[in-house]
Amino acid sequence: MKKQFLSLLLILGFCSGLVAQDTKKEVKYGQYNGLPRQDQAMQKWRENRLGQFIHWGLYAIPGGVWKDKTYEGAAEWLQISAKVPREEWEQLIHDFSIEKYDPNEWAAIAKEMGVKYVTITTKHHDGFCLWPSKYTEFDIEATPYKKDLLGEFVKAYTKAGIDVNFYYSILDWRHTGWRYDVKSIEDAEAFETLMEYSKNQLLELIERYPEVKGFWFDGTWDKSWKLNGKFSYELEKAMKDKSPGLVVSSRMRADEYGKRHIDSNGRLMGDYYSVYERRLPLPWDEEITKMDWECCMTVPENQWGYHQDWSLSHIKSPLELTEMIVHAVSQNGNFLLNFGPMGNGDIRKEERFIAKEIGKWMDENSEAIYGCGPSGLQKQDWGYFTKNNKSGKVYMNVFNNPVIGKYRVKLKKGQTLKKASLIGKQSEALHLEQISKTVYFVVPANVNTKDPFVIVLEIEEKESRKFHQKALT
Ligand code: H76
Repeated sequence: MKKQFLSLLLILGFCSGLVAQDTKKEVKYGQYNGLPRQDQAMQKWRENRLGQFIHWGLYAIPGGVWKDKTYEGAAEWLQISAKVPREEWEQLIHDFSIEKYDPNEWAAIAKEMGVKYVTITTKHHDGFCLWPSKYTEFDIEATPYKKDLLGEFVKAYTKAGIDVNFYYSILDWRHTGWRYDVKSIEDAEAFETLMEYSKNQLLELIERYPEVKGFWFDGTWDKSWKLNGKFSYELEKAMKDKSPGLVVSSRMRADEYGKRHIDSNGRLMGDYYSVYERRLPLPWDEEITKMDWECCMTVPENQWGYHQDWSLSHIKSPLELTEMIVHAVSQNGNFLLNFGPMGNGDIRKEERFIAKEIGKWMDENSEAIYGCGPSGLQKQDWGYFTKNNKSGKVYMNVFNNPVIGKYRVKLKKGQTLKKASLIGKQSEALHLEQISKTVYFVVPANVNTKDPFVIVLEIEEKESRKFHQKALT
């Protein structure tokens, strides 16, 4: 009986081995470099944690309104939702005078908010380019502004110590070579010209703005792009050959089987996972904490470009957004919060307010954000643990206050809780109630439980290896 059972196990094991071998594909154009990257540029990307997304282009002028009609859809898609003929849309170029555009002021707002990086739309789906491109006439040079808007932007943000990244849309409603699908030789030839155009522009961007730290891709969900995995692999290589530290989002890529983000052998493409658009991994996803990833978020429900009417959907409060930042960091993610500057170059007052309020939080608590990631501890109902990867300090970011007024912490085996204190008041130790070897209640006195707050934990790890060595000698 025992023997039979053993041989059954062996057979099963053998079969599953075969199956595993069968499903392992030969993927030539999947993941480009080994992940997770540990080079300096990638570590900086990881430490930055909070970023500002900027959607700016011609769509900011109509701001969701076309011929007196307000469209509820995303303002940057107005050309499609209002069925505006291309030639008519192009006329907007003459109204892009952006007299209030002051990149130094933008950078100051971003800095006050506490962002460490910014990602700006160099070209969105309508094809309009914020820099004077050699490869098109439909760019900033053709506007009354004429000057290199993007260059000024890069300069101002870089001077403020904020890493600049470029968003680039492959999907292009204006380019004659763009196709949703490739169904004929004619389609293939046309799409070839779009790919060439994209490659030229991306390399042009790197050349013109060597400060650029990374690229974020969009409009890469089309069948035409998925059919060209080899091209996207080679493009990633070409870009990184030109600028070795570049950090590229997984949205850029498909493999030769048309798989996006994750290749046919389950390996991430690009440098970080970029599917969390307007959502977070909820409530806890163990797998995601082992990857580099980023969440991008809008303030209204779904508006990226400037929309005149923000009463059409829920507007997230600074507090909601702050909780999302902490939530992302607790699971090893970056948080990219979107701004949609106005057609005249100004930043709307609601966004200025949000930046200020988040900035206040960051001023006091950024030590629990920058350079932080998952703590390895079991999530608790009061909020989110984060951990500074260098100092080893653990932070309890409290967003849901328990009525009992005590905050549960469950450590891992071999850990001891040495001290808990409020952030910024680390000389005053909070009372600890030990329940079992690894479970404690932290009992803070005199905290305002109406607002979120952060507790710093000092945890001692039992040095088991040293102990072991001693025992041997
Ligand atoms: C759909 C879509 C696009 N992806 C978001 C990041 C916005 O740019 C939106 O227009």
